[in-house]
Amino acid sequence: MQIESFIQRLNADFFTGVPDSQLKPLCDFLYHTYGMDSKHHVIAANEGNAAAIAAGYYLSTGKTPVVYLQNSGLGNLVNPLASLLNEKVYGIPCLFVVGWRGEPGVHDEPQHIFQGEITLGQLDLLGIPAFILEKDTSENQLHGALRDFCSLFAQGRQAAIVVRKGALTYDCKPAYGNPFPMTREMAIRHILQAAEEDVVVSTTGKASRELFETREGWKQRHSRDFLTVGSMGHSSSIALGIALQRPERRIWCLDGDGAALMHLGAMAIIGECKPANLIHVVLNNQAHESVGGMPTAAGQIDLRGIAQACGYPFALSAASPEELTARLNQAKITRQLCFLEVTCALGARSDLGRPTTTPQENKRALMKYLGVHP
Ligand SMILES: Cc1ncc(C[n+]2csc(CCOP(=O)(O)OP(=O)(O)O)c2C)c(N)n1
Repeated sequence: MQIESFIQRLNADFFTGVPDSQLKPLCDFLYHTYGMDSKHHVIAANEGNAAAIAAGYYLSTGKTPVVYLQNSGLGNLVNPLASLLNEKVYGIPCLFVVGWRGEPGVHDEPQHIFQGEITLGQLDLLGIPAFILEKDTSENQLHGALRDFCSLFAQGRQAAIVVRKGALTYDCKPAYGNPFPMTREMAIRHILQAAEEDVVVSTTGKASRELFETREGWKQRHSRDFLTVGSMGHSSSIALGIALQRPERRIWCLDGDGAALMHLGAMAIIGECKPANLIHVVLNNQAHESVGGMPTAAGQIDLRGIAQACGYPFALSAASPEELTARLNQAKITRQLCFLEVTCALGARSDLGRPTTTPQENKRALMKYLGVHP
């Protein structure tokens, strides 16, 4: 279905959510239509935040908001759903548009398989009726489902449209961009050279794929890397957990700006713990590049300042390969907790592959590398 027809049927004037590649036509359309006009569209830090912003919209307008998300974000949504929106609490209507990654029978990456299997059951458990949007769903069918949903909204309940792969289309492409010259992959290569034999924990999305392919290209083993293929926003906490137990090893976290913002509280805890063996790098392209390039708030905020305020003793930044090399040396020499913001260009190689090892193989190799035998 063309996104214009879909949006027309929704008849909503406020949208908030976290971008998803499967919902790219919707995200692109919203960006094209509203730009950064936050009265109508807010790209939230995480899906729970989106539900809360939507609740505020309802409280102040009486109208039903739309929250969009990848099904990976359902976990972030559960608490505000069960303890804020649900009719046994405040009874706040909301329409969710959920991208269905890992749908049973459709090939997808390991991190999506279980989430894909449980998506409809999770919505059901949360008391949210779901309508599945497919490639050949007609406008009339969608209209009928929305009419039924309207009577639920009137009772302060929620409903969902679960979007199958390829069900939505959009013919335009917004021009996402930033002025930075260094690609994320180039930055990762520089960091890996500096990291030598150190442990590297990388974030969800293309950064981990680029890390994996760089090791392949250099004919290096993957055993010192932990690819956080799912659980977006948690790579820095995983790195913290390792760093605290293994003070004799240096640990690098390769974070994304969207991921860092998704669970920004992690930085407060890292700053509080101050592990001297952790270098927290945020590859800041000011965008959710891995799912299409929609902007994050990282273009508007001072991540270095946040790190300093959270108690990181060192907070550095780099924008060019030369600067990056200098900052990496500095970060290694300090031997104290260090934050490094690396501003990166948008985009990735079109032939970028995916990890060919499984997450469990990744886990076992890393634990062996750390000398742990469970
Ligand atoms: C909880 C959750 N919400 C949404 C997603 C979908 N998703 C995967 S990667 C990504 C963007 C990550 O952006 P950023 O951390 O800035 O890294 P970049 O892709 O720009 O390198 C998103 C939104 C997800 N995997 N998990």
